[in-house]
Formats: sequence, structure tokens, C-alpha cells
Amino acid sequence: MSVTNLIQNGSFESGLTNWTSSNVTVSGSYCHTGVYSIDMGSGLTSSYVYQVVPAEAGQAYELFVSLSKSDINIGPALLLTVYFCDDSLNQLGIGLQQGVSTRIPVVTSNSWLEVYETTTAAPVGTTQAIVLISKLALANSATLYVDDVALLEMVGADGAGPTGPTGPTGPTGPTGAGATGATGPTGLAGAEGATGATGPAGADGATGATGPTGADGATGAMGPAGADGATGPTGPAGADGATGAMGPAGAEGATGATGPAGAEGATGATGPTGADGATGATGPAGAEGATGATGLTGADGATGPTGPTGTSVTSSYFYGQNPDAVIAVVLGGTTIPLSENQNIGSGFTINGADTVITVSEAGTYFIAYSVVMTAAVLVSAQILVNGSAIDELQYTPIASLSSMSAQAIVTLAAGDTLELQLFGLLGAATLNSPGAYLNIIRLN
Ligand SMILES: [Ca+2]
Repeated sequence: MSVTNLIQNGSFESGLTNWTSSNVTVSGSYCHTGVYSIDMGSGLTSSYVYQVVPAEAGQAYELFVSLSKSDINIGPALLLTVYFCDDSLNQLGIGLQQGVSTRIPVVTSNSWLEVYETTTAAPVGTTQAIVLISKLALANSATLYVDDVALLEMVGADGAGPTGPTGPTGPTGPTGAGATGATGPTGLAGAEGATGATGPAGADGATGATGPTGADGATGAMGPAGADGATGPTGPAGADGATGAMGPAGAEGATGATGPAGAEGATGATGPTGADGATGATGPAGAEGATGATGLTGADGATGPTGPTGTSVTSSYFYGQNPDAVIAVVLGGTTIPLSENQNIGSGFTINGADTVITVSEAGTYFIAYSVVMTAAVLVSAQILVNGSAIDELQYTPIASLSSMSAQAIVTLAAGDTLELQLFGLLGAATLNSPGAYLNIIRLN
């Protein structure tokens, strides 16, 4: 029996010579035999490696492959496929299609899975076989290492002679009725065809956007002079020339007899204009014209001199209070002493009993008072000026009240006296804070 390995460089000791591959690198880190193996990637990488070998119809083959993986992650999924083809690599049949996954050991323990598979017999017309190892994308799977690929042809194992020539093709059998099988895997991409003839030119594209304006060109030579323009209008008449000298007077003739009156002659030419008359009287003023536009704002004038210091009259003031006394009121009136919280500016004095305020300056004064009591009492309040009540500051309620107030502006003379009185009751009025108070301010 003879055994022939149809694969060239199956141990990858010459790298990827004789092989066609995608996403495959040669690895010098691990090997099954020799020094090298191939690294087909990990995880979602899809890769393949294949070799076309001679084959013949009727022959079955043994496929050997050694597999290992980089670590304990799940094993990469791969397919071992042998296609039988004719001279033009048209696929005639699938001799083997075998998946391998979970049994692959980890390469660091120097372990390899030696896969051994047998193909079906090659169909009639077979002249070549494609041995394909495909790694499929599988998330988180370990890196796949492959070494020692062999496709063995065994001849004469049972002592029989070599296979005889292929007999004539038999008559076509009846068409079978079996269901259509599942679609097989997509074959390898064919070689790229020759480039076709150039197609007709396409329609013009749309005009592009206008480019930027170029720089100004140089100034051209001056052109020829233009035609003369039209004659301008006639200018104004010149001044009259000087009058010529008068000629000599002729001799006077004798006076003739008066003839009949002739017909009235034609009106003579208008004489020269007389001298201007005297200027007439001025006529009435015309209507006022429209207001002109506002002129520009003038510059600020110089700051004037500081005027004389004025008289501060509001520093003339008086305040006095009686927050809580019991006032024994008589019908004719009882003056309330304002001995508490006095605030007296210039222009005011108060007597020792704190009942009579005297103003030192004549002027206009603002006067306000308030009386607040613990209970409603039918009593009246007033201000006496020089001992006499004044209407604008007399408060005479018609029912009992617990508070009263009034204010007015009055004119006082220098030396006038002021008193705050309760009257119209024969009894006691008990003040309740703020009680009775009187405000006086000189206004001028
Ligand atoms: Ca090797």
C-alpha cells in the first residue's frame, strides 16, 4: 500500500507558502511539530486557509489536522471542508464538512487535538480538491492554532491493483422526487475577471459654485480723446458802450404864425423813471414765522458765586411729652405739663412748670399735638396762644374718645406763648403712653 500526502507545506515550516489565507499569521510561539504553526485569530475574527491539491474520481481521502487554543476561554468554532472540483475549480461535490469546537486543548499545556476525518469518494470528473480550514466568529473565544495539515491518498490497501479507467456513462435514471436539500456553504470567491470596456461618459455634473473673485488686472493704456462736446449756452450781454459826444446846436429860425391845432399825436414813449420817492412809513408787522429748529445746546455757563448762607428755620423746634400722668381736668381747662423727653431747639423756651412754651421769633409754625388716654372720656383738647384758644387746634368730640389729635400751620409773633389744655370735663383723665405730646416746628 502506498500513502501520498497531497498537501504541500502542511506543517507551515515555510510559512504560508502553497496556502491561500485571510486573517491568518504564522506563529513561532507554538507548534505541533517543527517550529511553526498558524494563528487563525480569536473572538469575532473570521479567518480561513486553504490549498488546492490534485485528486481523482472514485478516490476517498484521509484528512489530518492538529488543533490547539491559546487559553481556557471557550474553544474557537471551525469547519474542516474538502471540496471536489473539476479542472476549472467548479465544485462537483463536498467530500467532507466537519465542525470542531469544544474538544480543542490549551496550547500552553503542549496539548494538541489531532483530528482525523475520511472524505467520501470523489465524484466523476474530479481532478482537484480544495482543503479548507475556516475559523468562524465567536465572541470571547480563544485564539486558534493549526499545524500539520495532511490529505492522504491510500492506494492498494486491500491488495487490489490501481483503479481502472472510468467506464462509459450509464443511461440517465428517472428523476428522483426527494426534497431539495439545504443550501450548501458559499464557495470560494472566484478570481477577479478582466476589466470590462470603459462605459460611455456620464452626463455632465452640476456646475460648481462660483470661485472667489480674482485680483484686479493692471490698468490698461489710455484710450483716444473723445469727440468735442456740444456748444454751451450764450453768455450774458456785455455792458453798454460809452455815449458819444453831442453835436453843435443849429441857428434858431424865425417864429412862424401859429397854425391850426393838429390832431393829437400818438402817445409818446414812456419817459425815463423818476428818482425814488421818500421812504414810506413802516408797515404793520407781518405774521410770526414758524419756529426755527432748536439750536445746539450751549456750553455750560461758569459756576456762579456761592450765595449767602440761608437761615435754617427747621433748627427751630420744640417737642415735649407727658406719657402717663393723671390730669385733674376742670371745666375751664387744665394745662398739661410736658416735662418728659423734651427736645427743644433754638427759638423756644419753656417755663419751670413745663406748661407754657414761648417763641422768640415771629414766623410761620407747624403745630401738632396728640392726647391718648387709658379709657374713653368725654373731654376736649385745645392749644392756647397767649391764653386764648384758636379754632384750627381745638378738638371738641361729641362722644367719648380715648385719643385726640390735631395739627395746623399758624402765624406767631415774637414772644407768643403756647399751652396744651384739656377742658370741658370735671374729672380725671389718665394719660396712656405715648400720652400727651406737642410738636412745634418753625417753617420760616
Ligand atoms: Ca509545524
